[in-house]
Amino acid sequence: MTDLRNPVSQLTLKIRTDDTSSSPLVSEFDPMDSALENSDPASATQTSRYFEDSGFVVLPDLLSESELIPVSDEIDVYLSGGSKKAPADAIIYEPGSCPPRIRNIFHIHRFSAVCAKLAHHPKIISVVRQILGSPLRLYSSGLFAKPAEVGTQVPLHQDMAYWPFEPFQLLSCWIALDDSTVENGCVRFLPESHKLGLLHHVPSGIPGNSLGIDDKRVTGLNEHAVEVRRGSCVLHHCLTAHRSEANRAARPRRGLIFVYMSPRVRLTDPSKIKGTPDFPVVDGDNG
Ligand SMILES: O=C(O)CCC(=O)C(=O)O
Repeated sequence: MTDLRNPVSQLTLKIRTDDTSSSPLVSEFDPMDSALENSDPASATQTSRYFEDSGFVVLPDLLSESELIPVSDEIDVYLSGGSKKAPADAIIYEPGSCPPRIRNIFHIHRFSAVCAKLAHHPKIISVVRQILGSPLRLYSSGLFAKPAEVGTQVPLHQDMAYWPFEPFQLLSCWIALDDSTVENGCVRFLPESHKLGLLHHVPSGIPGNSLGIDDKRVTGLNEHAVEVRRGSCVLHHCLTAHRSEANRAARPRRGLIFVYMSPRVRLTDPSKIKGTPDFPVVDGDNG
């Protein structure tokens, strides 16, 4: 296992080398101006700048063990089938797993009060607000459970390929509920791919992640496998291409995500949202 004392162990891999064509990298991300409320404005500015440049940023050890335990325990109850609160259509199982193992639980903040509370956590909100502005709204949430030995891959994709919003000012906060390494299928990002715009996706055939990128513009880009300790968070832009490999380790790699929207984001196609659109404000007066 990689040494996680270096929280951002960025293993650089060439994923394709057969085509050297390159597209101009033009930023489409226009973060809202916002007051820096972090006690360390210099590091807050650095975090936002890194995010804007790279399309993702790691927040090492953001959450303490005492903040994580209630969430981690709650997730384990769901994963062991001990909670009947999750609607059947929110759950995806690992294909062929026997007994069936949960791969994803989507929109978990809607039925888990513990997860909903974490989505409002000031440590997370203060960083996300610096990037997206205020008032911040929560679009969605989800668990990528990546169970030991049977957790399957997530194909290379941009989240925006799934989402009916404009402008493209959303980000995901991926929270490591376990140490996340190459062996257990950490998330891998293509730095600066958010500057390429929305890429062409095709059906992937993978339950829970039905789309995968099929676009020459990612050919030859470097990939960073982001290894982090439990309690670390990784923010990624809604256009940043990312994927993860199967879990080959004997330990799980649970990642919980919250998706936040800038105040400018509007729903473009309500038919793509299950149920009544409800994007709660998570900061400001109603947060
Ligand atoms: O956790 C993973 O393996 C993939 C996460 C992902 O695709 C996402 O956060 O959008």
